[in-house]
Amino acid sequence: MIPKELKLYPSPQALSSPASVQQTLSNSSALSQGSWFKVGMLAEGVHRLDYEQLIQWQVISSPIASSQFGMIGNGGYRLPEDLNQGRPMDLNPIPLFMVDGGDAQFGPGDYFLFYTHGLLNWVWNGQEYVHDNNMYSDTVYAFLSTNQPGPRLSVQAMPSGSPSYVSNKGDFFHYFEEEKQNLIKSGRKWFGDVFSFTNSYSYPFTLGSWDAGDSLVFRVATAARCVSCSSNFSFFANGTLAGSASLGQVSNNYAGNYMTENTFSAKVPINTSNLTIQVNRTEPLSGSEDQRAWLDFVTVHYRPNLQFTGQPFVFQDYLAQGFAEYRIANSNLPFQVWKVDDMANVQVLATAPGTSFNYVRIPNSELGKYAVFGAASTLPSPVFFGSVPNQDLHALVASEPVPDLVIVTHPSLKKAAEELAEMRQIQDGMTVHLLTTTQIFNEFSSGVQDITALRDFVRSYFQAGPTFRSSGLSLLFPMTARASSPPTCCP
Ligand SMILES: [Ca+2]
Ligand SMILES: [Ca+2]
Repeated sequence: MIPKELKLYPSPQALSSPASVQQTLSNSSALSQGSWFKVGMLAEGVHRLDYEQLIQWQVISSPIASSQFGMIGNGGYRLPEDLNQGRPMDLNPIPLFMVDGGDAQFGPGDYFLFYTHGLLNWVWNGQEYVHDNNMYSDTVYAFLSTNQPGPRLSVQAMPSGSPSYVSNKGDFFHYFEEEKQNLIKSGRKWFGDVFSFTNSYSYPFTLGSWDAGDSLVFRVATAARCVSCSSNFSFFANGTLAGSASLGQVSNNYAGNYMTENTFSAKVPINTSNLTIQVNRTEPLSGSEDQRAWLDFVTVHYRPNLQFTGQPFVFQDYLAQGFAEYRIANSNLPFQVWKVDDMANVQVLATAPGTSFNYVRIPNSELGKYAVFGAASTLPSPVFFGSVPNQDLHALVASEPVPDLVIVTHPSLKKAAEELAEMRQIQDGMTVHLLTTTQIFNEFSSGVQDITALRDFVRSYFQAGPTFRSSGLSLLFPMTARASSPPTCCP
């Protein structure tokens, strides 16, 4: 099978680096040498890898020097589609917290800890938290090496001076989003519950420890298709009306908008640990496709008291300023606090006991994010995804001769793509670069399937040298693979 050919001729101007972002692609990939293994994590947080696990995976066969381990990866946040926003130029080192008994040998009973971001990113926009979910993947990846040493973490000293900001609260989130309906088969935007024969849905959440006077912010995103009518929603928090929204009409014109979207947001007081958000639509029940609505997501941002009860958690704090102290209540359970907003520069904070809490202090606390955890046995272990052959697309894009044709294929279609590449090379005398999506994701999106990585990879040809800009570019994507299995062939 020869994949259908799609030729794109992007304008060099459109793909060149905008002046506002001065980012230089690294000359070679961190994956270009050494032996690497891919591991996957399902959520953000501190993870544990122990000796016995690495033996079982056959990553090592006997004790080795602890200093030999290295890990790289950028977490699971979606790459920015906007070229004006910066992005990792290569896989960054992930620092490891080594627990090897102090003998510098990684043997039975030893383990190390590391932190990665998840797929869900909560961003404070100056007014409220908005989330960005990496809809292309359900797993975050990192690459582990046994012969490419990387940085280590150690507990920092308690900073001197007195804090100007003291808090026993932090930002926590709830998130409900189901990706069940794709309205115009655009692939990108998905919705959950349908308002047609049902006009009311309830979404329950648990809030944890709260004080009198505390409040929460909930956001509900909906979409409605109402031809020559408007769609009206009411939003309730624990039975109390918090507000309403009216979504305007759409026309039946095939070129018009299919639907109207709205994101409702409200701040309401907390008076119980159980929260139910109810979303009601006021239109008559109807099976008509021209009069229905959908839920996109519900999010809740609240600030409970910081409390360690044995289970790991992560918190943020949009109120933090300058030299901060966080007080975390505990029941004599020891815990560690890591500052984790910058994955490549994680800090292990010193903790000290207070009267009914332990505290940490941070000199520059703005928009900080913290992972709190106790016994290593409570931390999740990654999943093993096998060894990764060395690859260096960063060097390839800068190499001579400049290719006439770049073919990007899913690994399952590689054989057909190779036939095509060979034909182009022999019959047309073309220089061809043939890459798999897996290779590109490994180097450009930390192993996570993210369509922006494919665009960024192609863009890197233009970033690599001016010679390429004048030569034009043919791209070939296996479009036929989209409708067949495996369904995730193309993101
Ligand atoms: Ca040891
Ligand atoms: Ca959605």
